[in-house]
Amino acid sequence: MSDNAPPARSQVEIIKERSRFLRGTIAEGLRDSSTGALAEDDTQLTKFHGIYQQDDRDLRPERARKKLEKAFSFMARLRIPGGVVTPAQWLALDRIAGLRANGTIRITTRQTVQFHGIIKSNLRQTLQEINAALLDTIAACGDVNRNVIATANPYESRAHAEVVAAAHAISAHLMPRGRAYHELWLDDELVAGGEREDEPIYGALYLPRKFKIAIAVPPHNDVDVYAHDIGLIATVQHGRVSGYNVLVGGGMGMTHGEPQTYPRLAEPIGWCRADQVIDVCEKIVTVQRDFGNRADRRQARLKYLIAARGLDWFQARVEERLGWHLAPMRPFAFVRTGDRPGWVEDAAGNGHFTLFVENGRVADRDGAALRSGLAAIARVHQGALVMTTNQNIIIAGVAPAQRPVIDALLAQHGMHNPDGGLRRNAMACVALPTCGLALAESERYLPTLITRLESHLAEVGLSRDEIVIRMTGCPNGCARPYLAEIGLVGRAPGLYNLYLGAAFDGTRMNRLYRKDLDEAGLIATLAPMFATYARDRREGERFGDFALRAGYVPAGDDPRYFHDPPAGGAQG
Ligand code: SRM
Ligand code: SF4
Repeated sequence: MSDNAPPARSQVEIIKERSRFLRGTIAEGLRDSSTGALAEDDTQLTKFHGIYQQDDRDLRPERARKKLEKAFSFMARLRIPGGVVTPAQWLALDRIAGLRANGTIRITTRQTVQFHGIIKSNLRQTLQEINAALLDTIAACGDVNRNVIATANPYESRAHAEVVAAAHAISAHLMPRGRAYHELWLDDELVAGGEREDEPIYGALYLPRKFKIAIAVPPHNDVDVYAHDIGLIATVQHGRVSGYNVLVGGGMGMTHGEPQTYPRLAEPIGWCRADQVIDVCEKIVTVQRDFGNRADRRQARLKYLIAARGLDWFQARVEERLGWHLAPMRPFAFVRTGDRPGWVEDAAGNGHFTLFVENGRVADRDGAALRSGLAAIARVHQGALVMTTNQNIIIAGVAPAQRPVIDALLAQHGMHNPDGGLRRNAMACVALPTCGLALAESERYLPTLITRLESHLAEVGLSRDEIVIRMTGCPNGCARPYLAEIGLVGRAPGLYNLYLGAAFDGTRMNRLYRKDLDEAGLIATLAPMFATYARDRREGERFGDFALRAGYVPAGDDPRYFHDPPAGGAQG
C-alpha cells in the first residue's frame, strides 16, 4: 500500500457508508416474498433498527436435506433504558409474543426484551405494535450506543429513580437522529433522496463498533459496571445523585484462538457532576468515533483503543473535547453483583418482588406458567415492571393491600423463586437454536447442569450458598461469564472452558482453569472443589476468592484487571 492510500476499512464500514443513513435496500427486501431473508448487506443495517436476521439452527439439517432455504426469522430487541415498563406495556409485549413471535419474551442481560422467530412478513407490523405501546427498537443493536442499563428498580430510593432518569437522558441524547427507522417501519414519509440528513454525534459511518453504557448505584453492582465501554458509578449525597465516577474501556468479547482479543475490565478516569454526565458520555463516544479501529472489527471496541493508546492519552482526548478536567474519583464500595430474589420493602412500605426468571425466558412451560402469570399480574398491578440486568423481573411498587393479590397470582401460576444459591445466581446466554454464533448450548442446557451440581452442593451443605455461575455458548461473553465465580464458555457441542476466581462483587475477572470439559468433566472437577470449599473456607469467604487462595487459578499481580496476556495464549 502506498503512503497515500486510504486506510483499510472493514466491509461493514463500506456497507454503512453506502446505506444512505441505514436504509440500504431494506424496503425492497421486505417486499420480496420469494425468500424469508433480506439481502446480506441489509442484515448489517437492520441491526441499527434493533433487528437481527437469524435461522432456526435445529432445523438446518432437515432443511438442507430437503434443499429448502434456511428457516429464516428475525429477532427484535427493544430499547428500554433502565428496564422499566408499565403493566399496559407489558401486556402489549405479551400480545406481540403470542401473535408475532415464538410465544416467548426473552429478558436479556441488558435489561430489555427480545422477541425471537418473527417472520419477515410480520416484521413491520411487529415494530408498529411495539411503537404503539410507546416502546421502540431504535439502536438496540448496531454500531451505536445501545440500551443504557442502570441498577434495577427506580422505586428503591430517590437516587435509584434519578439514575433511571439519567439512563433515559443518555440514551435519548446518543440516539441516531436519522429518519430511516420511521420511514422503513412506521410508514413515515420518505425522505430518501429528499432532504439532507445528518447525524450530529455519529456522522454517516456511525461508530466503529457497538457501544455500551451502564450505571451502578453502590453498594449494588447488579449491572456489572466494569464490563461496559462506559461504566458510571453514582455517588449519592443526602439521598440525591451528586455525580458519577467514570470508568472506560470494559468489554467481555473474545475469540477462541485469537489471543489479541480478550475480555477487559473498565478503568477509572475520574468523577463528574450529575449535570455533566451526558456531555462526558458524548465526548467519550466521539473519541471512539474518531480514533477507534475501522479496519478490523475484532479490534474495534473502545477497550482496544485504550489498550493501544493508553488510558492517559484517552483521558486527555476526552478532556480536550470537554474543555475541563474530570475531578478525582470519589470513594465507593460494592458488596455484590446479581439480583436479590423475593420481596423487599421501601421506606414508604411498598413492596417490590424480584421474580427469578430462569435464563430470562418468559414462557409457559414445565408446570410454571410464567408468561400467563406475568400477564395476569400486569392486569391488576398498579406499579411498574422492571427488567434486571440479570435476566429477572421486578414487580415494583406494590402497595401493602395489593401484596396478597400478587402473592396469590404468583402461587397460582407456579412462579416460585428457587432456594438454591447457585441457581439464583445463574445466567446463560441465548445460544442455540437462534444465535448464529453459538458453538454450544447455553440457555437450554445450564438448568440441567445446575440440577446435577446442586446434588453435590447439597452433599456438602452448600445448597443455599450464593455462588455466581454463568454460561455462554461461545466466547463473545453475552452473559458476562468472565465475571462469574464459575464461568463456562462453549467451545464445541457439549464442551466448555471452565473459568474460576472472579469476585462476587463483580470487580475482578476469572481465569481459565480447564479447557474442553464435557458434563462429566465439569462435575468431576467442580464437585471436589465444592467439598474442599465447604471444609476449608474462611468465615464469609466467597467461592471466587477461595479459588484464588486454594491456588486453582493464579492470583497474579493485579487480578482486578487481569486478562490472559497474548503471550500466554491461555484463552484459547
Ligand atoms: Fe451479545 C452478539 C445475544 C448481551 C457480547 N449477542 C450477539 C448476538 C446478536 C449474535 C449475533 O451477533 O448474531 C446474540 C443474539 C442471540 C439470540 O438469538 O438472541 C446476542 N447479547 C445477547 C443477549 C440476548 C444475551 C442474553 O442471553 O441476554 C444480550 C442482549 C443484550 C441487550 O439487550 O442488548 C447480550 N452481548 C451481551 C453482553 C453483556 C452486556 O453487554 O452486558 C456482551 C458482553 C459485553 C460486551 O459487549 O463486551 C455481549 N454479543 C456480544 C458480542 C461480542 C462483542 C465483542 O466485543 O467482541 C457479540 C458478537 C459481535 O458483536 O460480533 C454478540
Ligand atoms: Fe450467541 Fe455467543 Fe452471545 Fe451466546 S455468547 S448469545 S452463543 S453470541
